Amino acid sequence: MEKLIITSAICGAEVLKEHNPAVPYTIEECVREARSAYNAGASIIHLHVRWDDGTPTQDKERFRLVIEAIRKECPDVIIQPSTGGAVGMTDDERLQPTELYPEMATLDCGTCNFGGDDVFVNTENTIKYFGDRMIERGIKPELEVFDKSMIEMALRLYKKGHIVKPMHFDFVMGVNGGIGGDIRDFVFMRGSIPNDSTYTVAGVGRYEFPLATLAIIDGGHVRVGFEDNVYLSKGVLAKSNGELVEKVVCIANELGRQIATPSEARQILGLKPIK
Ligand code: KMH
Ligand code: ZN
Repeated sequence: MEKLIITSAICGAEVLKEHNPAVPYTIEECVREARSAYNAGASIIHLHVRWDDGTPTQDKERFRLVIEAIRKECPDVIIQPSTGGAVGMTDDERLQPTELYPEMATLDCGTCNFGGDDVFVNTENTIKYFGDRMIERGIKPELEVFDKSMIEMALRLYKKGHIVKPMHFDFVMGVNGGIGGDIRDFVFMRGSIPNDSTYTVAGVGRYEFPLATLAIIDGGHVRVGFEDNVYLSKGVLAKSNGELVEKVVCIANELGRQIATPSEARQILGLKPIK
């Protein structure tokens, strides 16, 4: 079985210090959280950035500063900026980090409710536009799918040339408005992608570790982090993103699955090696 790629979603756009005081806002805090995840075994950092007061932003210069600062501490880690940003941002605002030519970036494959009254809007034209920019800029998309219908969308846009193979999906499961996080939901999503694609699963809240365990057994990959869940176990806040990664490493060790280094993750995902 392929080695396990662990992604750490260290920050997100919605989670706040009120939920867990270790949620990073400043550049220094982002570096601290990325370093803890990397040292624990994460090979990909899924990155949102904030202004120092916690407001989410897709500002290109803020991304540049955070990426440069993380690079100094985690030289070979794969940095995967979000193009989802936060609910309500415009397409061009969201696309800014792709102007920095990262190796990967997220590509959200459909519209869904996003808790309460929020709607995360990704029309077909938006997805085509984002897919085309990523092809032009040589960026591998992580196809974020919050429901089965979004897999259908990705496959349709692949046929139309807006996404290229090999495809890498991220099943984000358990968002209020998306698919749930039970075993049958996982089996449904996993069985709906082409055989020549790879996937990561990001379980939200209490679904994080059960879904991680299923993906470890199945040969998939795993995302954990404050964006999705702030608890190490029921009622116990994680002290860092690194603690969440450590828990995945422990489960993988118990189940006999080895952890991929960033260079091995690049190989698995078909990214160019770094010099
Ligand atoms: N913040 C969510 C509305 C992504 O990173 O691409 C969208 C999101 C997805 O987090
Ligand atoms: Zn995200």
